[in-house]
Amino acid sequence: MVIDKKWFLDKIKGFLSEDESNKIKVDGSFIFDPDVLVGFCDGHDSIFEEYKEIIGDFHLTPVEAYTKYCEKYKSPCSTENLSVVAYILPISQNTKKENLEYSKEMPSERWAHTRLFGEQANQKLQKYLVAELKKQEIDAVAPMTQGYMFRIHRKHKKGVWASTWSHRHMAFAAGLGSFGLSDGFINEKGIAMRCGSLIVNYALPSDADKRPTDPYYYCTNCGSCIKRCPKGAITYEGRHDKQSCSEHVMSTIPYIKNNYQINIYSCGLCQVGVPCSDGIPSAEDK
Ligand code: B12
Ligand code: SF4
Ligand code: SF4
Repeated sequence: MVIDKKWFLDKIKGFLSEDESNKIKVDGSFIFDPDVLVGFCDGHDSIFEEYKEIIGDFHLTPVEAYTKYCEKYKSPCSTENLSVVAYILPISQNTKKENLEYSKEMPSERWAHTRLFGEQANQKLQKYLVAELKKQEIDAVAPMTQGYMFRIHRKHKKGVWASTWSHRHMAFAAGLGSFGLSDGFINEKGIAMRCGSLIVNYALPSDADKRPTDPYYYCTNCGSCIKRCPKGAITYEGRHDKQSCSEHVMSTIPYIKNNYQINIYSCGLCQVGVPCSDGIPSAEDK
């Protein structure tokens, strides 16, 4: 069995097309469009050390995360062939449309469901890929699904809100796109997406050659996301104010509970109705 890009694309498409977790409870349609993106990066790429400077020293390199996993399960640990696999799960067009038309302050029902049940599907997908790789006798771990290594730091030396394993930074390393002014990750399927990543003990051909040097390369600085944010959390000067954003995002909990009967926060208004919603924006969108 060859484990390559096609293998991952087929497995993810199959999962999203068949697994009940990818059906939105509102009407049974897909939460994520199965037409996904996948990228690879060598687990020893120097960018993972750079992330310790950019994000914080708590952000794990693939070698550190995989070693923690081996120690936890007392399994033999060889790290020479580690690769990172990152993927983009595009949010369905119906959900994007609804979140754009619903309100200028509160998320729509489908968007809130995507935050809660879509993230459950995303983590189930990460575990499914690990299990499918193990069937091929390839070891793998999805750090965000491992409670002993995944943490979110609300405050840390360099600022606020950063985790020990950032999926978007993995997607950047794997050449899938770049960050935007809003902090969202711009890619061929659009900024309105959720993403995931795992570490695989198998040498996969790196896509690092597709990675731009500028972390904001695909953002046109059009400023549309500035106008879409109800909290004023995005500005040209301060870029994305995570603390202000998080305050608005958390303030949606009672609204979502009362109106959609689910216990979750969400927003994402800066990811719909903007030139990067459905793909990489063109310079004319400025
Ligand atoms: C903590 C967290 C939050 C925090 C902080 C967000 C943030 N910007 O970090 C809060 C609560 C505010 C938040 C809000 C939201 N979140 Co959130 N969140 C996370 C979580 C759990 C960890 C993120 C993390 O560790 N960030 C680390 C910090 C350092 O990242 P950063 O500040 O964005 O990084 C900047 C710097 O690195 C800088 N930079 C400077 N120099 C350099 C140099 C280089 C080389 C590079 C690469 C970068 C770089 O560029 C980056 C962008 O500005 C991830 C899940 C995960 N495990 O990844 C989801 C995640 C980021 N959230 C997600 C989403 C969808 C949301 C919301 C839309 C809420 C919702 N679901 O409705 C909003 C959107 C906020 C926004 N505008 O981006 C998605 C993002 C998908 C996307 N489309 O981009 C993620 C990836 C979850 C997922 N599984 O898909 N979230
Ligand atoms: S809306 Fe415009 S400025 Fe904002 S992230 Fe997208 S391309 Fe960049
Ligand atoms: S997620 Fe909401 S509050 Fe945060 S930056 Fe985007 S629009 Fe603003």
